[in-house]
Amino acid sequence: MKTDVVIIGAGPAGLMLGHLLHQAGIGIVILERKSAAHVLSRIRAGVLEQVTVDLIDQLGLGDRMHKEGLPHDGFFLADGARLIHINMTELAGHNVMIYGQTEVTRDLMDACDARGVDVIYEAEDVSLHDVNSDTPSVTYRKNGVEHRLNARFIAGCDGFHGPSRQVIPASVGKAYERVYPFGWLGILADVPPCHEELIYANHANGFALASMRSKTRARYYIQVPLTERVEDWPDDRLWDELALRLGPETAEHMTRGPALEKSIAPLRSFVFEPMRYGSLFLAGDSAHIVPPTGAKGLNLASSDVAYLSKALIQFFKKGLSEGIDTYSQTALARVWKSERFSWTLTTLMHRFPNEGEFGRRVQIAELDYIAGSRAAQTTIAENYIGLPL
Ligand code: RFL
Ligand code: PHB
Repeated sequence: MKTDVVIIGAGPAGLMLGHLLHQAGIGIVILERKSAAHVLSRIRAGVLEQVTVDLIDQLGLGDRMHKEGLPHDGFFLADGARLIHINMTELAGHNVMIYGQTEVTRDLMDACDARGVDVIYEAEDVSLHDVNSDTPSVTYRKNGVEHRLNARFIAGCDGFHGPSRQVIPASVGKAYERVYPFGWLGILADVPPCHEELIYANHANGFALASMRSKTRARYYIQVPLTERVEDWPDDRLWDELALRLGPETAEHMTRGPALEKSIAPLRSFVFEPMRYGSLFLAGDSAHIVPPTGAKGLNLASSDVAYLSKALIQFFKKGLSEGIDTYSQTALARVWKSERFSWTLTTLMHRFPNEGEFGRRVQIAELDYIAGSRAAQTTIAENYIGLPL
């Protein structure tokens, strides 16, 4: 079979890119290793920047998001009992949208069926060939049968562990990485959230986050050492620890309930350069990872895909290659700014075992400075709503 672009991965990056190219009349096939149900079962992001909202609207798929999503004008940084409000709308002129990655993915998947976007789920042994030529191909196995897809380009939207990045020779690519000595233990529960807005808390025991998916579904996280296992945290212990770290005022409004999902995710900062090698483009988590503190991962996948779709449409429709030639540089400039912000907020809000009491006092001083400085709050708000494309 032959198509214009083979997209590897049906996460948010692959599905959004697939729709954008299909809408422009470019031939695409999306190959996904897992089943659709498995992709939807992963509980991940919750906060959408305007970039992501705009892309979904551009695809004409924003109806449910605008109906069910919760626009948030601000969020809180907590330090003990004190809540510092960051009013994004007032300080930076924009809000964010609370709408789960699961729902974004579901809307994109449903529209694939409706619009005839070709997604092949449970594609095994996906392998890339001749990526440094104008005639790359991808092979895979489905139901025991081998297939080959010839294409003009391949888009590697296959997440951090996918095969795309691996085919770029070590002499060409370079990875920049910081691994943090802790992870986030998350709990999802059908209880009303404790507050109308998100609360990021710095506590002597470690970080905690109060988030939500809707007015009836709460999402919370706590920082835990990487040695912890989910089994170490029965629901009661986790709720007690959340109440402690979020502070007495918030705890008073926290409703407890059985966990629908509980999992531990390690925290990492990672950037791979360049994001193009020959006929292969990387987009989303395949090229970069941010710690979730800044809520940037899904939104960076969106900005990559916004740049890449525009570049590929220029190439196929106008014969112009400037967009694809500058894709890596353009995308990376935005990626590094989100990396910087995510790292800064992670550093400010988490307990670092090696930083001791001095490190914690510096964090408290910085939070105190933020509480009293409109300039500092504006910097945080501007980055949180997302930098312009
Ligand atoms: P994904 O979502 O990982 O999708 C990649 C897809 O590729 C498939 N794949 C393969 N397919 C074929 N062959 C192979 N060999 C393959 N190998 C892999 C996978 O099965 C998968 O379906 O990457 P993508 O599309 O780049 O999207 C990135 C986002 O998922 C990620 O950045 C966010 O979830 C990060 N993130 C957050 N981002 C935000 O913008 N806001 C948030 O509030 C936010 N919170 C979070 C998060 C991530 C978290 N975890 C668990 C990592 C909270 C958490 C806890
Ligand atoms: C979430 O709701 O899952 C969430 C929200 C904000 C973050 C990270 C995760 O910064």
